[in-house]
Amino acid sequence: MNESRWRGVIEEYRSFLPVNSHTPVVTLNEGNTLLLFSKKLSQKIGTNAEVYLKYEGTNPTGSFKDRGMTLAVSKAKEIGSKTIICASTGNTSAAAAAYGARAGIKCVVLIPKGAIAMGKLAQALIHGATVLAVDGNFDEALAVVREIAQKYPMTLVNSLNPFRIEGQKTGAFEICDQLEEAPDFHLMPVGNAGNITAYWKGYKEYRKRGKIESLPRMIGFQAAGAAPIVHDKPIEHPQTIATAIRIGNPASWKGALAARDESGGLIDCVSDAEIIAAYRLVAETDGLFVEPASAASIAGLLKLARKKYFRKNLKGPVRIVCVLTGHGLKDPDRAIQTIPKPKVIPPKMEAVLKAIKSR
Ligand code: AN7
Repeated sequence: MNESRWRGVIEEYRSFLPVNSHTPVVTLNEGNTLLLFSKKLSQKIGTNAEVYLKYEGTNPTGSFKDRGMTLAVSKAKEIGSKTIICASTGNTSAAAAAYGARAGIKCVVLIPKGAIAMGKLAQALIHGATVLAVDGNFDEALAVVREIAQKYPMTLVNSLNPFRIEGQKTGAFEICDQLEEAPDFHLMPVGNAGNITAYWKGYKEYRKRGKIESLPRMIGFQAAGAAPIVHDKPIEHPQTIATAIRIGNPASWKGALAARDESGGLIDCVSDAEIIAAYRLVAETDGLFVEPASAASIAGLLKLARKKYFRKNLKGPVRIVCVLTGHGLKDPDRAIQTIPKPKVIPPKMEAVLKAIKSR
């Protein structure tokens, strides 16, 4: 076996993680995702800006959730847990189902009925999880699984499980390794707020160990119809086309505030229209197909650029990382609803040429 190949985030960052020689590592060799320089977005933001896209869609289940799930499931297996359980807007359940399958642990997932993307539902089903559609939203489903995990021997693998955050922080390590320093600004979508909490923890630990000298400003974006942190109050009926972040009462609310305030960053919101515009832009100009929630990072980048936010902070070249949390193939319906359907033509050369011209 080639020893230089990537072994997944637990082995690659073992000294930063709560594992020991007895921990059975359950991995799909997650992590090592692309950090792509975007020339077009950099030019759009202005002089001296360098925009990088951390594309988490290249994780094995197609989202950032694999980083935390490898550790949560490994630790569940270590204590002999027979069942893992979570509530999910889709990506957590896809990851839990896949890692559960690999570990040989039963997986139960609760999803808000009719409100998760098709690809994510398909993943949970095909990996053999017990999938229950709750007649309610994500926040209600999370309340139920919390109660069950307190009373019954099932391991909760939502980001309330601290091992999820521990594994997830490896995203920050990778960005620093790839850039050879921390970025100046770190932009990401915020839903349940586990990811922003984890990234901030990761950056701080990397600095403590002398791997980086500075820390980024942490900047999070919620969807306008699901922006409890921005409005400073829970939203009872959150609404957004970005179903992944349709969350009205984030579990890691405090972690998000700490990341924002300790780093001198901010948490803002973007409208569904801005999300869709950014979703199309990054696909059309950078060749990256992301899911709508992920496009909130790009929508936010453009919003702040319009307000000259980055310019104001400009002392030298400004390095901005936008995390693109999930793959666009998770939610094919959204792409098809957004772009006009293909024109139907007869199988004739003339018809093709005519159709191309009229475009
Ligand atoms: C693509 O899967 O909450 O702020 O249950 O799937 O850490 O919640 C997903 C969240 C961003 C927000 N982007 O991250 C779930 C779930 C995508 C996501 C978020 C999610 P957090």
